[in-house]
Amino acid sequence: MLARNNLNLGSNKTEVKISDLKLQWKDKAILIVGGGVTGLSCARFLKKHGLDFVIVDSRSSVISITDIQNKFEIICGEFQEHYFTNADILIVSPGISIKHPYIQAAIQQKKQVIGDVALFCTLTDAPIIAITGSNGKSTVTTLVGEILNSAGLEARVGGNIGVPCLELLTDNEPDCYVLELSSFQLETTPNLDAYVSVVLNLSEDHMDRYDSFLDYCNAKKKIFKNTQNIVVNTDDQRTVELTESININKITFGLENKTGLNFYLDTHNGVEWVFHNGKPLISISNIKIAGQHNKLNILAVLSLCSVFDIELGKTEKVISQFTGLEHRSQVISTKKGVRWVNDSKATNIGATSAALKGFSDYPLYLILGGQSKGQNFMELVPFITKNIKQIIVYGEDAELIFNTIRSVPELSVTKVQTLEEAIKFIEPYVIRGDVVLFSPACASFDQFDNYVHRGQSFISIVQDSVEV
Ligand code: UMA
Ligand code: ADP
Repeated sequence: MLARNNLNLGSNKTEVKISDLKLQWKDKAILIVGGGVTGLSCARFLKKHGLDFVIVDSRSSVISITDIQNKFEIICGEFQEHYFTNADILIVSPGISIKHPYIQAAIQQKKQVIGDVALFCTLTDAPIIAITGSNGKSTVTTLVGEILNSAGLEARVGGNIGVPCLELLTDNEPDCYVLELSSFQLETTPNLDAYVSVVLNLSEDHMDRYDSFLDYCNAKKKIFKNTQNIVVNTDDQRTVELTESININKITFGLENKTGLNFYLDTHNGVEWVFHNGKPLISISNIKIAGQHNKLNILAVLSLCSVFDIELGKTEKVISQFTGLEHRSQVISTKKGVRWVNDSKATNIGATSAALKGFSDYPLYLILGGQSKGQNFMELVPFITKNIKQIIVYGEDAELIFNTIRSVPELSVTKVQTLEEAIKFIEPYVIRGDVVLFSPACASFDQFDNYVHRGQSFISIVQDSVEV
């Protein structure tokens, strides 16, 4: 267990490491690949420390980005080879595949090809809590951060959750970093060396970027390289398999078979509690976030926090106040006794399956659609149970999804173009007691900027068009 006196309280090792980096990189040609949130965080960091760089982005229009202190010119348009051949170091954004031929050529030539997380890791010695998985990352990352901070540690939270890691760096190290990491970020981070790490669960996602599911799982597995402790979800056989060959301290959690687990649920005084090594810790009645998947998320959170020297019993207050993040299975309207649920963050089948399990006792309309990212929608079929009155599919891959799921006997499936049409289609049919679940199982980029924009659109269409 990591005690407080072993933490990096107030050290300035980062300053020393930045000086070393500046010496190593001062004569190098640095190429930032991708001018999004990540690329700009790298640009701000390099500029602050007097290092030159070029940013390329395959967007078509030429743009210049100005933030409060900086103006960055970004070379836009189809990537040109000479920028890559001229570079000594490539910092690649997560949205750009390292399978790109110019990036592959740089790797062959033994050039340094890294992501922002790898750069960040060279600059800190503070313990890293690393969280990945197909679903639940943001929920778990947020709660771990809140619990550690409320226990008096300084835990900085970032990564795929939205705040690029480099933005977390200051002259003083915090006690620890809590990082949400995507498979894309893990591909370009050979030096994570986390203090504790977890793959929460594994189900198909980003299959448009990986050759196979195994390829995707192997990207996730990189989180365990040189980690000191592993948290394992024993309900998910695929994550168990990933960790089987690794012989280090393991903290286990699960709902299914409690035997030998560190964190699990059991009955205490007639009600369900979270147990830790045989002792009741927190009553489930105090947990506000609904669904079996969120019970697993809470167990994962406690498992991760257990490697720190904090009183786990005292986590109850933070957990009981947590009502969930926006756009994750949130009831946004109960007009006329119909529950409209915004689960826009469900960008894959695993997340939509969890939502369907949570609502399996309710008469339900399901809205699905967007970009299907190469997923096989047959995987959703076992979760399409008798309570579903109708499924409405919309968006770029509506036809593909429609053709897959309409084979389900006695299921009514309708295809429309847009989310608004889907809502308007359902509206005349819904009656008191029904649930309308918007859990798209797809990426949003065909019709929206991102899942937040998509969720906000759902909320405003429902508020504007559904009669009270
Ligand atoms: N770009 C190209 N060529 C390409 C693809 C993208 O030039 O082939 C450019 C785009 O034009 C854009 C830039 O790259 O200007 C975008 O970079 P990016 O896609 O790497 O995204 P960022 O804005 O840097 O945001 C990334 C993560 N995005 C992705 O991984 C796709 C954000 O996660 C993350 O919050 C942010 O870094 C900070 O760490 C988002 C995400 O969707 C939320 N993640 C995926 C997920 O959760 O499923 C992995
Ligand atoms: P991520 O950051 O991995 O996308 P989030 O916590 O943002 O995870 O949740 C994304 C979606 O996945 C939401 O629809 C949410 O309801 C669902 N979800 C959350 N936790 C789990 C889990 N453990 N298993 C399956 N689905 C989950």
